[in-house]
Amino acid sequence: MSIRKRRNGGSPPVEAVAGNGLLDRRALLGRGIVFAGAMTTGVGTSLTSAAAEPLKDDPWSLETGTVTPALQTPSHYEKHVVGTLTNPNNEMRTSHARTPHHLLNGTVTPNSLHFTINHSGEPDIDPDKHRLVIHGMVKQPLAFTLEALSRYPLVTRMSFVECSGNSAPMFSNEPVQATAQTLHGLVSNAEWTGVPLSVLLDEAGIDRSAKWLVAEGSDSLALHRSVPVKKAYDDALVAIYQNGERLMPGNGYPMRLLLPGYQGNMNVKFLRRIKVVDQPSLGFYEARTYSQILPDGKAWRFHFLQEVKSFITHPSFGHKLKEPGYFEISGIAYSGNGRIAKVMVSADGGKSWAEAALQSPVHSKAFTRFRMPWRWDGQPVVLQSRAWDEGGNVQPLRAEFVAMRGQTKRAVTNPAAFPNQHYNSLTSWGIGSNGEIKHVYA
Ligand SMILES: Nc1nc2c(c(=O)[nH]1)N[C@H]1C(S)=C(S)[C@@H](COP(=O)(O)O)O[C@H]1N2
Ligand SMILES: [Mo]
Repeated sequence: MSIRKRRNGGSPPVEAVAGNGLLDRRALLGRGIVFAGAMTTGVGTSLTSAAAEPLKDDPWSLETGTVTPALQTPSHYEKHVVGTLTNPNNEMRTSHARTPHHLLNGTVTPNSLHFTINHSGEPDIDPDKHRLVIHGMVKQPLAFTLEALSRYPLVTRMSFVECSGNSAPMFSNEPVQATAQTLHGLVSNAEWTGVPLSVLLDEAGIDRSAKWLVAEGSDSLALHRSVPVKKAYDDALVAIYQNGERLMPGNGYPMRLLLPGYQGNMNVKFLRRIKVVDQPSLGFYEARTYSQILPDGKAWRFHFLQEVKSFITHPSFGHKLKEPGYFEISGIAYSGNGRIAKVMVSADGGKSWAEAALQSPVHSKAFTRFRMPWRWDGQPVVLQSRAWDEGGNVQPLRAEFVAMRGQTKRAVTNPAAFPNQHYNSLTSWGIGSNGEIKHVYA
């Protein structure tokens, strides 16, 4: 289907380009004709209903609404759109809240729904008393207040943060029947604003022979991680705003380290100290946890990068397709290596693939939404997505991934083992002829 034909108002590209009804992604670029064509030439009904009846005046149209609040919260009709907690009864241990990807769209995670992992609770930090100290192998140790940092030249960028333990349920032998929130809810994406860490290190006069930084949080656990100096000079920020407002308490208020594309755990929240050193600290979270244990029992010493990954959020487990017809398949893709270059989608469990449309702008080390027009004929299908990044890295197929990294339930039987890290293979949603969606391994 040529562009010229569509410009001339010719028939839209609604013929399938891959198995089980995947349509040409260019159908999404056209005006209404293309979309309407996709619906009327398919089986099933149209998405619109004929406006035979005049519009009624509903009660909310007949009287003045409520007074505008100073701080908005979502409509009470959206009460179900919340993070899921690992310790809903306030048990005192690591607390997680997962992002409901299957209920969101676009690329920005609202601050109230950004995932959080706090290993020793959310500290209640007074921003006027909080200090960030840079010391160690520097000419002049320095202390920064939030107010001082706010006066530095600031940088704004999009970045995802992903816990390397995200998607750990995908290491099971049998697919866990759960939503994208349960499976992949430990990744979120925000627009962060902060001071480049390189500016602060330069001001302190970093010793050029220093290779490592140890970043420490001011929570009671003093979570700390070693970061290569090279990363600090690449794109690290001390972030002080999240999607335009101050950081959320669960995401590091009043300041956090942001290391775009690196393991979530290294993005130290409540940041209070950066020590410039010549070797890594081999602290608890880098020596014991957040490293993938390989099938032969060995572990990689450092595994900083969150690799290229994607998953379909719509439709997915927890949704139901009411009837055959036109649907948009969409999801998120991201890579710690840089920009997403391409996402392929399959509706027949990987036998045939079609290229999805990428929502622009495509930011480096940030969520990219992909979309694929699809006409479901009511037969069973298996939906999958597979992403490539600009470095040529591709999401491994599941068989490849299991061969490389192993498939184990150790995290379930022995939580202390922490073996299930860095899952970046495919996610498959099986849709039955009744429209019900299951998580499957294909
Ligand atoms: N000080 C401190 N920093 C921390 C943590 C913590 O518990 N304390 N959790 C880490 C972990 S395990 C992850 S995955 C990320 C999560 O960032 P988020 O809670 O903002 O999503 O923060 C990291 N930084
Ligand atoms: Mo994490």
